Amino acid sequence: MEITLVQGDITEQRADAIVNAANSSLMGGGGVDGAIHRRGGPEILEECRKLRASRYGKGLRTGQAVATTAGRLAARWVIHTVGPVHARSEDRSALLASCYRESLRVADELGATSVAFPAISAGIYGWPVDDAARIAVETVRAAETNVADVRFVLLDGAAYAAFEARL
Ligand code: AR6
Repeated sequence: MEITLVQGDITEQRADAIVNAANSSLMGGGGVDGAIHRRGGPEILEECRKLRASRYGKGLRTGQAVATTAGRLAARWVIHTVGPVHARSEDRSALLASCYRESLRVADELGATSVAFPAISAGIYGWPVDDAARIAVETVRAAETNVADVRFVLLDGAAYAAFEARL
């Protein structure tokens, strides 16, 4: 597996799958989630609605992942995963690691070999970016997967530097 870093907007990536840092409602939000739905178009939300009406009536649990079409994005699929909200009172690292592992597992099921990840939980969900980068890199490196091209796409310089330090 080759791991590369890109500084920029994940919605501009060309990959088999783009991972969305979603919330359990799957109904969109701010950050990466907002950007993906804006640029990918209404088809993505339509499929998310269908998922809520079928398998995920109560929403997608934290640490889990599920795929939809990527709509107008330059990808075949969006893999939605729900990161944990950072908490000082409780160690939720295993849930954050699970997001990366489960996303790669879904990618394998789909046959996706190139996957672009954002820094899950490191925005609105408040995870300190150095620790988010550590968990992301360690988990992806340890994963048993057929995904050959993993890209971490970091919007800002600080996140990029944190991932660079961990790689
Ligand atoms: N491309 C790449 N990275 C981005 C982009 C982008 N277009 N936009 C933001 N980031 P966040 P979370 C970075 O907040 O912390 C939503 O409302 C951002 O700077 O997108 O997991 C969902 O619906 C940060 O480093 O995701 C949930 O409710 C990282 O992506 C909640 O936010 C993750 O920030 C999830 O929060």
